[in-house]
Amino acid sequence: MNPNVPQEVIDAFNSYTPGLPYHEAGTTTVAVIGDGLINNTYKVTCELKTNFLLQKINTQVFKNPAQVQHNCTYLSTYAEMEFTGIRIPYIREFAKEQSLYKDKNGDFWRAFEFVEDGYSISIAQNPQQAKATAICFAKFSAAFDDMNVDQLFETIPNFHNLNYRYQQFEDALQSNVAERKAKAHVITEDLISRNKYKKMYDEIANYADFPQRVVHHDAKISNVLFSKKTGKVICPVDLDTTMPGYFFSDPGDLIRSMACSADENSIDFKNLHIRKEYYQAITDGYYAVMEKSFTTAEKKHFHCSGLLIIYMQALRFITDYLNGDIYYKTKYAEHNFDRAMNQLCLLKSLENFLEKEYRFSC
Ligand code: GN1
Ligand code: MG
Repeated sequence: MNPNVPQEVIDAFNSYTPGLPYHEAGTTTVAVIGDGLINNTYKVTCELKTNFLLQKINTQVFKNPAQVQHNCTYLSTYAEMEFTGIRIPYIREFAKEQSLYKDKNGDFWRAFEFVEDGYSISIAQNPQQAKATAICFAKFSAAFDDMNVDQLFETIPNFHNLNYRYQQFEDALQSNVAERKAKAHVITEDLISRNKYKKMYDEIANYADFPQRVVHHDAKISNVLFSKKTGKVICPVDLDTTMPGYFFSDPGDLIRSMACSADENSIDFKNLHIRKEYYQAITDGYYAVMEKSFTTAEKKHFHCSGLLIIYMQALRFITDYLNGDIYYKTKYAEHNFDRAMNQLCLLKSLENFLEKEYRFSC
């Protein structure tokens, strides 16, 4: 048994099946899966019951797990009841209408159906896969076009609020971190000189033609399940940050994570660049689905998406570096510095790319 998962948690999620009498799960095994920076995720294999995906919610990040679970449940129910045509993995309950389990250490757990046909990819292997991923996230948002977004909690307040992220960055610069601040200077100066992106965000947040939508807020290829049978996209996963947000978040994260020539952990900074065919595949795919929903202002600013999100991610990584690595899991001392440098290089590449290919700048 994996020591990180208490037996009481496994037993709880194996104790109940809606509509069926209790039966034993038999031998269970637990394996760590996924590469998320926030929650811990496991596959639980059961001899006599269906397997499931188990997650311990990181309550440092998600301060109110009940709200996270409310959003997931609300979205799943809406997706099914309103015949939206999109699929979301079923939530596994441990008692009637109870799906958020608090163990005796005070940790929060929840479980989902394990989609046996599904597999995830961490890096898009071709533009077609990138396009399919973009379409999946666009269909996800579009499916909730008629839903009142106020039904969802803000599971991480100000999550993609660039103004707030900039403030956190400034606060970190003010705090007493002399050594790291000196090292970070090459990055922080460049980010400060680009604060036009913060101003752009302020316009978006203050102008009614940029409505709040249902936004996934972690749109990347590893948050999509592909089918082993068909190779096609089955559904998006990891809905913890799905909450009201603006048009740019999901296409921005898709560009950030898939149009780049190497991922956010690469330190081959010189060679980092935006790949044209991927950028086009992502933006074409996303836009084609959302065109009918987007306002004129959103359409006009669509290509700001990648710029805003990559800028925000660079701010978030360097802020965490300045704060002494308190948010993101890191593997070595300079990890957050390197990630911030990576994002800054990617941002510069995207700025040049958009100028050249689209004559576009924010
Ligand atoms: C975090 O844990 P993961 O990888 O799904 C973060 C995202 C960042 C991402 C950067 C709740 O997501 O916003 O873009 O790391 N999620 C949270 O890799 O902060
Ligand atoms: Mg995530």
